[in-house]
Amino acid sequence: MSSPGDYDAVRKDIAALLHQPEYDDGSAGPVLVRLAWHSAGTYDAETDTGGSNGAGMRYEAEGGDPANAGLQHARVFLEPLKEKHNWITYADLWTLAGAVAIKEMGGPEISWLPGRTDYVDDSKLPPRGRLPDGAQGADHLRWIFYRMGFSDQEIVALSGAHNLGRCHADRSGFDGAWVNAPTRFSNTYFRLMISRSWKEKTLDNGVRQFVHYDEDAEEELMMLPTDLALMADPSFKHWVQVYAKDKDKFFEDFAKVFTKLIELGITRDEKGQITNTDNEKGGYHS
Ligand code: ZEM
Repeated sequence: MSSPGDYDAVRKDIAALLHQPEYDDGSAGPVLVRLAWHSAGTYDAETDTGGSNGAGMRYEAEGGDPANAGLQHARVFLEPLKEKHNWITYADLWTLAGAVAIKEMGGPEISWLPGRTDYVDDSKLPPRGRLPDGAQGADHLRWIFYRMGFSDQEIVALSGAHNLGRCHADRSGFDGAWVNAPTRFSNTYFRLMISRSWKEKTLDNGVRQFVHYDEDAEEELMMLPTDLALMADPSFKHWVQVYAKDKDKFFEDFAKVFTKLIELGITRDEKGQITNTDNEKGGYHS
């Protein structure tokens, strides 16, 4: 137990739980970043539905979306922290865990503000199908990310999160990691995208992805069709080239856009207090 509002205590415990020798590449970090992203990436600006506030993924309607397959691992990693710091909401814990994981894996400092509640307004539940499908192309990326209010540049910056982690055949159907050191935040994803030749491969399960055999790593690296779509579209490609050349610029832009992502659907007053949520009901499901 920590005193309510002691977010530094929670940050410390998140950092300490990242080391997971038995799990994937030895870190819980990548799947925690994905949890934060999927908790927020359901936002629709036009109807003001979805987003990280409410932590709807605890419930089957959202948690059982095939797009969220595998994220139970992230939620299970965090459960002991939720018990220890029982005053923090899931919605804050999930977004904070993503922010802390990025920093701990060598990425930029992500500015994060608390105040999300676990109150789910049933009329604001996002329908399934709002998260991107890796099998598609540039039009699909724009359709998904413009809905949240992101620009082409921001779409490319956000995609740089694929420096982290891997695809699991039993979760998404895709298989493998994008880079050789998938628990180290960097701009390698963009550099490899540009410098390697990517060959189409159909996996045994029928899923189509792109691969490059890297002799240094003795592991086949991968790209999703949506990743390589960034190279086929001139407006996206410009930013891929910028971020491949300039790591600092990538870190700076990524930090900004990740904060924007985890703030989608949240409005705050000048003190940073969230104004558009039913705080009276915070922590309870309707
Ligand atoms: Zn991902 N992502 N993502 N992504 N993602 C996967 C894994 C990870 C797309 C996608 O289809 C997939 C963003 C954007 C997009 C992470 C972070 C972010 C996987 C593999 C797929 C299929 C899942 C599996 O099998 O476990 C698509 C199409 C995207 C559109 C651009 C954004 C934005 C992210 C954060 C800012 C991360 C960290 C992973 C690795 C997860 C892990 O478990 O290792």
